[in-house]
Amino acid sequence: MNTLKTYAGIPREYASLDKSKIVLIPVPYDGTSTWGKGADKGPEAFLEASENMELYDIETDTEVYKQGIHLTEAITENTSPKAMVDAVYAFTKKQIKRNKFVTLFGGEHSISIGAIRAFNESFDNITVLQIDAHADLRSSYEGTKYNHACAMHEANQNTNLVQVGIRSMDVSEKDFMIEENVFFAHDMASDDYWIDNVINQLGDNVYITFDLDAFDPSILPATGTPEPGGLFWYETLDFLKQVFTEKNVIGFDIVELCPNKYSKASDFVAAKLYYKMLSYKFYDVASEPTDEEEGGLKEKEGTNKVLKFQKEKDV
Ligand SMILES: [Mn+2]
Repeated sequence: MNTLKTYAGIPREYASLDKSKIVLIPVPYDGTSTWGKGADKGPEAFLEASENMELYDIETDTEVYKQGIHLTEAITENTSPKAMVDAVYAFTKKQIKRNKFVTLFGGEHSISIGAIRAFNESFDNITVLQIDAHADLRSSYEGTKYNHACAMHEANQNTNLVQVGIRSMDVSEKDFMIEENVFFAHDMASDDYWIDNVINQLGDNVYITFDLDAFDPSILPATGTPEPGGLFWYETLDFLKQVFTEKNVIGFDIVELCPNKYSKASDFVAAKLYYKMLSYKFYDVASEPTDEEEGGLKEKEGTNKVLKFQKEKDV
């Protein structure tokens, strides 16, 4: 990956680590996927689509990139699933400590294990909001607990895990499920209040892990294990908007883009989803007109409200 490029080709003044509120970590890892290979190509396709996307968001009337988005070097550790998870954990934690709003783009879903571990150590009482077609609760699969089929097992034990859009699982995973925290796709299809019901299960500090196969394959076919009956675009945005408005979203990842050379539409869905999530997160600050008038980015205040490290410093 070309380290000289910036996210979406934004001007350098909005891309330096120092001045950026947002950090984007690409993790092009595809070590354990079982069917469609190619999630390692996800970050590149996502970044390419991002470069060809408008950076003004009509809905929020903001240009969130002006908050600063720093694209880090990709995490390429792939000697073993565990080594990859450890590398993601260490690097994510480092960025959180810098008080950045940390985002990751995969890669297959196992990259989330290290990220969630870092967030869980850095914030109090986190909820992991998993938007996904698959339960991913197996304790181990094909000889490792860091397989993508196990991506949520650790989060289920150590955090408040809320699963949304689920429509594929093994019967053994039922043992691990917390019934009131699981929103099956077939129930959501006939429940006008599923968004409110999900929000009710979330704590204040929410980390979102968005597996792109949660989307219906008709709008996002380019993923490793597509499943019919998924989420559509506007209901997803309505849902996310509500989560970002009502909760303190502390970070997020987007995973499992498996680019298809015949159709680039999925890459653009992923690119737009990422930008929408940032636009919702920074809506309050990004809609203030002052930044540019004052000649560039202002001194950055803390991005997240309840970082443990800040509290330790206060003591
Ligand atoms: Mn999945």
